[in-house]
Amino acid sequence: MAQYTRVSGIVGLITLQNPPVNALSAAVRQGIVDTVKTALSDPQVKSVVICGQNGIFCGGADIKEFGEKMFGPPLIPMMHAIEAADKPVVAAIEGSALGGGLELALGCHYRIAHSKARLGLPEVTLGLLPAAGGSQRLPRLIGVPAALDLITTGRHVTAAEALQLGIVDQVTDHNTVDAAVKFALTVAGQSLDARRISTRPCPQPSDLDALFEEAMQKVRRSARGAIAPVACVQAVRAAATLPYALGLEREKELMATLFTSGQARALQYIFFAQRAVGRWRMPSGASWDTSKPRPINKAAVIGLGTMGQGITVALTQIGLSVVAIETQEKQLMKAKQAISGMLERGAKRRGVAPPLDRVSYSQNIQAVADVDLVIEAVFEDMGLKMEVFQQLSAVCKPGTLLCTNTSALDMDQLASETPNPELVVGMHFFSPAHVMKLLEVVYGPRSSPQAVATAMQLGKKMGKASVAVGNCTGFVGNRMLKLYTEQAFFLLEEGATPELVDEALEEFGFPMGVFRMSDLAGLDVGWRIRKSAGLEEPIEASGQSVRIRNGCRYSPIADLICEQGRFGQKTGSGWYQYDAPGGRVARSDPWLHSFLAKYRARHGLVARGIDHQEVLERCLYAMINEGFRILEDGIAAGPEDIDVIYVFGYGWPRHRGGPMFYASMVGLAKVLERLEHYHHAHPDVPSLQPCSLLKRLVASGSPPVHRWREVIKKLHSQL
Ligand code: 3H9
Repeated sequence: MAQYTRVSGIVGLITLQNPPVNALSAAVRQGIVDTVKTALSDPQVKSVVICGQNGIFCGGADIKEFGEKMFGPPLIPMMHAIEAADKPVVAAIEGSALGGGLELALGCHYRIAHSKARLGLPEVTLGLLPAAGGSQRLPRLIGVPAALDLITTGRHVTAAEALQLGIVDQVTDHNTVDAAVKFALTVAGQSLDARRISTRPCPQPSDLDALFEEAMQKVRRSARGAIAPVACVQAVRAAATLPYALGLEREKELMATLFTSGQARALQYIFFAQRAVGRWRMPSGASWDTSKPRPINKAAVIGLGTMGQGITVALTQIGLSVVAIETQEKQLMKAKQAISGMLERGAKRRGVAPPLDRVSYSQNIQAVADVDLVIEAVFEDMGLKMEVFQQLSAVCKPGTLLCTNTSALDMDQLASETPNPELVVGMHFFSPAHVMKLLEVVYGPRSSPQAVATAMQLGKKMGKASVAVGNCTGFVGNRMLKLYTEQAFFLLEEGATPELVDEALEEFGFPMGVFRMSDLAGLDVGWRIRKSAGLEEPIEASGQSVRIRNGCRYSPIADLICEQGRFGQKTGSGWYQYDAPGGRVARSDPWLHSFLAKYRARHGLVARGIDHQEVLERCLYAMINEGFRILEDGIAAGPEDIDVIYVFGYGWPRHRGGPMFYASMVGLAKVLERLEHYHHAHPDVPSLQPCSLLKRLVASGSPPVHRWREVIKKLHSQL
């Protein structure tokens, strides 16, 4: 787990060996303790180099060991032994030095990094803080403001930035271990007094209190209830105000609180869930093992509205040649300008030339004849999409993958329009498509595993959390969202205001409540979908209430708002009012309140007091219940898929782990009991009726979320 050799006669070389990322498992820590001892006690050895095998220094503490009883040597004394050594110890950093990996390097006397290496203390993203002395050493090395930035955001820095900040002493383009050994030879025998970071005083910024006050306000604003960023600020404050030993005590105390918090469990669950969904598997058993993706060099995007523009940018940025098609000349010109702007800004951020010449624009669909993959992103209208798919089938070369960016329509129906339905998959991007991290890859009953593998691979290249899901109305994300929004509308009918509902959801951790979000996205989108589904038509004439559709409760409130031309921010009013069309600051709207009062009076509804707890239970449990139905139907392979979709695409607070993980934390029995309660109170809302998978999980003792797949498998095998 840590190999020891001697190189150049006098340098002891310690190589961490724990693939794939050389995480500091108990065995690796024991290996380091033993090999450091060997090197320091060998009179021939004058200096030591620590590196990692397979081009990666170290990915940090072994997250898989968290939650279990810790065995093996603890990290802090191990790092103290390295720092206290009377022979220089040099860290040779290739690949990544993250978390405990960087802390190990900070315990060394010198750090040499390869130019492609990335360094960081990302513990905060796992609900933790750098608790192997990192929160105390980094501010001593690079100063409080820079350390606060790295520790509270968890961002990774390049070797060049690490050199500039003073984290590393040298950057090399050549073999890092060779460079480190060479360096170790030159520093052998030199005094190490100034090289032991823990013995240095922490640089004191001029106004310490103001600096920490500002940092605390900043993290509280962005943390949305997450506690780790706050603890990170407190730990750095300890570094700046206390002697090292006391600061270390504070670091330990704060870590103990975080370590046992549900938030750390949720964040670590999401870390592994994100990786698990990348190993997709279709119900047929197809996966990476059985299906190789096709090479994609040239792609086309049809329809250059906001989504099409973002998709074009995302594809271009990963090096593809892209043909961007838009039939309307005015829109084409507008899109060309927008796409060029986005590519230029992106290139500027990365310090590279903008890849403008990789995009070609056309009004003619014939221009897609030689592409390997097409993504259709035209208006959300089945008739129009069917027409486009028919045209594509006639124009594209054989074997071209045909993808649709629909957010809810039946992609299998679109596949029927082509002679090769196996080449059709959904690629559901989220707006803005070049920024948002989520991609739902939707397979129909006839999509080939190779088509799915290709879309998943493309998603991975674009840096998206890509989740393979089955085909149904709204797929996973929007199918669940529909019930969340539906409950929000019902709550308005029963006495709530948009402000109350949004406040409850934002307090829970969503960046925006459902109504603020709907104003931002535009109310007309949902209205159009409801109209095409025939839901929006008032049917009082036929004797039925306008509040009933297909025998179930329906709220026409959103339709009535749209009829007033209130589409949200773009029209200057929606659920809130704005200073002008395009305004961003939502203000409470007396018109809306009076509209709600009149609406309730018209339908004989008596407003009652609704509290935050009811808002959360109604909106979230209805959505979670649908999540169980999705699992039951086999649309998502496991709870991790749903949780990744919600965290990466729908603003679900990451520190709450996604809706299904949250349900397991609340307790499935409680979720079941509350759903039964609400269904009893609202028997005309079938979505509140607890689904059988939830009941079955409760009956089998509410197993933890990682064991749900077994229950689902059993359920499916009995069907
Ligand atoms: C810490 O250090 C706490 C300390 O301050 C003090 C404690 C007292 N442990 O991401 P990939 C697995 S907290 C265990 O696909 P890449 C990962 O699950 C830690 N396993 O590869 C996956 O497994 P599988 C702070 C880990 O090349 C496989 O390795 N460190 C760990 O795209 C490949 O991972 C971090 O937060 C780990 N630490 O990216 C860094 N890391 O194949 C977390 C990875 O079974 N890691 N695995 O799915 C990363 O950010 C990325 O993995 C890394 C490589 C950039 C290193």
